[in-house]
Amino acid sequence: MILHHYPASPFAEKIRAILGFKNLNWQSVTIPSVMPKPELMPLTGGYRKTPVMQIGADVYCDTSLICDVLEHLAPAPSLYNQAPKGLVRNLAQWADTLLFPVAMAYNFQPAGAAHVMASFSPETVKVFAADRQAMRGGGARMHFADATGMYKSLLRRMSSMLEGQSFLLGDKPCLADFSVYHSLWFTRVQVPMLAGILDATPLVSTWADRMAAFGHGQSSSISAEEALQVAKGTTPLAMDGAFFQDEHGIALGSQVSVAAESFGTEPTFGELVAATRTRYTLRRQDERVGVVHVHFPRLGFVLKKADT
Ligand SMILES: N[C@@H](CCC(=O)N[C@@H](CS)C(=O)NCC(=O)O)C(=O)O
Repeated sequence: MILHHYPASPFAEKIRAILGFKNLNWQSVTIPSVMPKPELMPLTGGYRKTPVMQIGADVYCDTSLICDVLEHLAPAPSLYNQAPKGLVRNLAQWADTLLFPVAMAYNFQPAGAAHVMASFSPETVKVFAADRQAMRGGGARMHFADATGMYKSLLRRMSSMLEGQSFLLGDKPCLADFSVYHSLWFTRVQVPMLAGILDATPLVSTWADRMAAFGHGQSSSISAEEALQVAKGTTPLAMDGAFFQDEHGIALGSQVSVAAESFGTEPTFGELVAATRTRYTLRRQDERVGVVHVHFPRLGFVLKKADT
């Protein structure tokens, strides 16, 4: 299991914390936080977001899919506690898509941004700002005053969920806890001067301490080049016999593109080799990695026939 990530990435922290919860061994490749990502592109073929998980010549994009893969490979302890699976998944998705942008707009208010970028050169600050604006399709980040009020409301809701129980949906953690945790982790760890916002909700702070205690499992660093060699020396998992759910009138074997529907929409092109109920798989070839399978969840991604 190779995680392509960088230390300050909240979505990567979601996966690192799950690797800790499941007490797994993994290999770590540090990738740039902005484009270009020349050592990642041979694996993903265009997808640029963080993190990406690689197992041999199989490449998994988006943390919702990475979580499914980790749950399949290491079912105990489970990411699904006693709560209904649909509730867990919907709460996780709410955290990843609504809590995250609110928390990040709060975290990147001027004092937070100055702290995060304290070690950046003026040129790097410009590159980072332009990269993220391009990812947002040119749109501005939410104003931090609006974000502050929203973040406080969301923290109060979480606090109410934690009354009488240790985790959001019961006495054991579930996927939703990890999805909520990564945004709060950024506030607590990356912009600690702004972490006072949690003081009004002590139940949330003690829950976050509990989440932090899971750690990150056992990791060892490898170079990006070594990760590419791993892919080159491996054959992707066979997809024969995978259930095919066709919603687009696009046959298996077609040349297609898959892209996130918003924020960082760089497409990956390849041959559609599977479209199951929950994910797409594209087969692609690159001289640095040979044949790889790149996997995406259906939720949040757009499949199109490639122009011929
Ligand atoms: N839906 C994606 C979101 C990933 C995401 O937005 N990650 C941020 C970092 S936390 C990102 O990609 N930033 C730009 C980059 O790293 O290039 C997932 O669950 O993996």
